[in-house]
Amino acid sequence: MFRPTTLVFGLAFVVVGCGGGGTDEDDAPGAVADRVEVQIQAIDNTFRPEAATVEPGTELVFSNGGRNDHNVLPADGGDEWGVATEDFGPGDEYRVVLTEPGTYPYYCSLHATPTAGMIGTIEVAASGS
Ligand SMILES: [Cu+2]
Repeated sequence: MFRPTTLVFGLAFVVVGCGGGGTDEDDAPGAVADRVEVQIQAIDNTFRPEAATVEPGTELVFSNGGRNDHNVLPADGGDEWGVATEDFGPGDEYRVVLTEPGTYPYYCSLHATPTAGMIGTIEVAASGS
């Protein structure tokens, strides 16, 4: 005797995967970064890179790779961030996390005016995606 007592449900999952074609942009300078460190070097007498665009919350690492003292001061005269000369001699490092989107111009008061000379700009912007 043959009694089919088992119902078999056929389930067919069709998964359409489309993951090909990655576009690598490893060589993009300017460092758009998400929760990573972005290095800015103070070399006698420029900041490198002079302009950096970062995600909010990125840790910025200023390092004095030159042979002279430098400092990092907000060009708008504020004191919410930045590092004074005595804490930023050769080999010193200064870390800051900027969370508010905006434009943060800065300069070294030893080698620049707020708008010319040893200056730089940080753009804090959330990527729209
Ligand atoms: Cu300087």
